[in-house]
Amino acid sequence: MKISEQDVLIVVDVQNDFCTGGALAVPDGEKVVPVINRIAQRFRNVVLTQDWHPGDHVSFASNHAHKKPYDTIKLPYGAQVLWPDHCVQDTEGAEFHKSLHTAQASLVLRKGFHRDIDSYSALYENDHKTPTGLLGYLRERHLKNVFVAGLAFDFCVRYSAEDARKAGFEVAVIEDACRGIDIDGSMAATHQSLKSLGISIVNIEAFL
Ligand code: VGL
Ligand code: ZN
Repeated sequence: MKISEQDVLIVVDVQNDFCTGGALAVPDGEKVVPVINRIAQRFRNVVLTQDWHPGDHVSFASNHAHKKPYDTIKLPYGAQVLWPDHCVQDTEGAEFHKSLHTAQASLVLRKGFHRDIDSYSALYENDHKTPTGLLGYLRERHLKNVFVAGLAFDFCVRYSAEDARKAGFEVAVIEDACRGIDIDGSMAATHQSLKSLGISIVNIEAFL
């Protein structure tokens, strides 16, 4: 596959807290790092996202009485899974994995910084209304084809890919450059949903 000027790689949340030993570790999360480094060097346009929560964030189980991680609560915008405290602003857990090559990224986009709204997608927060600004960035830079990799496949990768597709981009998820959490069948649900939206699933060998 030839990568064009209009292609962009969105690298989702490759942060310490999502890797082994982190607060919300995705199994084998760090294994995406060498894979992403390899493909990222082929892209002219790379965006990194960074989950970036205040300590009193609504998505943390610790901020709700009688709740534990992975419980679900109802918020004004709908159902919200509660997580262990993770990616707290300015902590080591929120830093990118130390082996991730970050230099060639043109944008580092932080998300999840509003206390009362979580943000899985890199385009819209979980109320599906509050924009992160990434859509404007992609459009103003005339980017057309979005490739998504990173963590976690069944949360932030999934919703980033879906929102990009709904906004009219061609979208592909690079499956072997992702790892998932798998809560309540979320991996299977993600595969199904990506397919029904016309989002391609590709493997890194397509780029090498
Ligand atoms: C994520 C749960 C909570 C992710 C972020 O990056 O997929 N998942 N915050
Ligand atoms: Zn988060």
